[in-house]
Amino acid sequence: MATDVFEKQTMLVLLILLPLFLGASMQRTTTPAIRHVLRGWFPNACTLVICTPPETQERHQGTTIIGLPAVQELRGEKGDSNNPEFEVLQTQIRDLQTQLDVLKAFIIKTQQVLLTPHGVIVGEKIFKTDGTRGDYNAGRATCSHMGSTLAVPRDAAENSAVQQIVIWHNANALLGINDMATESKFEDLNGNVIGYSNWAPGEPNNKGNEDCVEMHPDGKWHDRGCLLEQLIICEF
Ligand code: MAN
Ligand code: CA
Repeated sequence: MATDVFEKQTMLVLLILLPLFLGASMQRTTTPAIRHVLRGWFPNACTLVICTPPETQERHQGTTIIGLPAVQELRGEKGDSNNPEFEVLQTQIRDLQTQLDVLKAFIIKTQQVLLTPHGVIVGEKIFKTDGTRGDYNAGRATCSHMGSTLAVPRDAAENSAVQQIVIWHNANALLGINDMATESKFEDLNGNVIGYSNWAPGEPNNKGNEDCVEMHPDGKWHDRGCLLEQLIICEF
């Protein structure tokens, strides 16, 4: 019985001392700013955890820059655009967009100047020649030395890009396509059957055994002998 009373008294003392102990240990381990928040029974415990507004970032994906408040936040709950900070940001974004457009146009112009008449950019591909001529094996070696491969137009846009170089040089160009393995089965340099072609009427005719392919200034393809020397165009 006496032990029971003693145990109850001990529990009571512990319950009274526990908050005091917790408060003291927080005082030691936290910064003054956090201590301010922790004072008493941690009334704002949630503010310790929420550092950024993830909900806002999800809602405005693509417009929120990490570390900066979301545009919606600056604007205010009711879409109030009178917030001066928001107005300043809007102006800055507009100015940056204008500068970006000018820069893009300049880069495109610079590329044109640097590449003409030897190369063209199409999508993520660049077709380029160093102006030399050679047969199929020489063409492969030349492109390989430049860390590239003989040109293989994969669609109409790429074909037009190669055609542009062919027109500039006024010479038929060698493509990285052949039917050496199986007659009439034209493959790229990886041995894959080509999915796009732009044969001239009557081609491929394999006249006298023609296993290689060249492009003429009209953009059309002809099968030709692999020992003929043509303009070498590579793709990067
Ligand atoms: C033309 C075209 C070619 C063909 C040669 C052969 O130039 O038809 O494709 O192979 O003649 O001389
Ligand atoms: Ca032919």
